[in-house]
Amino acid sequence: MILENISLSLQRGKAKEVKMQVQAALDSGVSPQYILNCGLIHGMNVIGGKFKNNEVFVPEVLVAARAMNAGLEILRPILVQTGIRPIGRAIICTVKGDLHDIGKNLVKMMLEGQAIDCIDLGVDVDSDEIIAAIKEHNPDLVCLSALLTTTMIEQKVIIENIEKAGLRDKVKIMVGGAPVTEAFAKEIKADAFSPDAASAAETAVQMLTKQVDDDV
Ligand code: B1M
Repeated sequence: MILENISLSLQRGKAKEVKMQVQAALDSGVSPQYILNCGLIHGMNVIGGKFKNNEVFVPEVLVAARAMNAGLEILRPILVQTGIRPIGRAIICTVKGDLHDIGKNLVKMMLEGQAIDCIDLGVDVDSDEIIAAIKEHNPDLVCLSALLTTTMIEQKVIIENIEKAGLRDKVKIMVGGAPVTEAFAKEIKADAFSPDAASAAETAVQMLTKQVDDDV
């Protein structure tokens, strides 16, 4: 019932209610993963379906997205608490032309939960900003999120420009987002693709620990 209420409040864009209900669910012992998948993501999927069928429009989706982010803020401290020394550093962003940040924020939280330091460049980020950030922060991993069929191609452009800048050997690159597939990731020469935030974190850990092993 409580998860259903979270999903419904999110669909109605009631950020304050979502926050309170997420907290109440945690207080009553529901696991954060369950709240995330069966409450928040469930609600966002319902909105996504309605958006596709023109039953709701951008303003409704936007308030639902704000409510989702409000709920995620309550879960964040629990999902990211590790207390372990960082195993690596990642730059993360949503690519140029794309403003969707919920998936990117989730991937970031899951990476942080695996003790990976994350530098979040935000949304609508182009190659130049990423190249500057690689030079400044010296990350092990670059994570590129794209939610639109029109912006996934920007992942290819970014990888090509990182190569042209002579930095391709210095970083692993992971791509993801709803329209992105394993085949597309291979085609654009990304090092990894992950379909969701939890497997993104697993894949990142595998890549970073392998890198450490290879360096030894
Ligand atoms: Co937009 N939107 N949207 N939207 N929106 C989609 C993506 C869409 C599928 C809706 C639809 O038609 N059914 C559609 C894209 C169609 C397409 O290209 N195939 C669409 C459209 C068309 C648009 C606009 C063009 C609408 C318009 O203006 N006419 C416009 C574009 C704006 C822009 O970006 N330039 C637009 C705008 C918006 C809002 C601003 C209103 C809002 C975003 C708010 C925000 O993010 N702060 C919004 C939203 C919320 C959605 C839907 C409803 C939900 C997206 C979401 O947050 N899902 C979405 C429909 C849908 O997905 N059902 C839709 C929840 C999130 C947890 O999932 O982001 O997929 P997701 O992330 C997952 C995985 O993909 C993966 O892990 C995450 C968690 O497991 N993942 C990675 C993501 N990044 C990863 C990176 C990785 C690995 C895994 O490694 C680096």
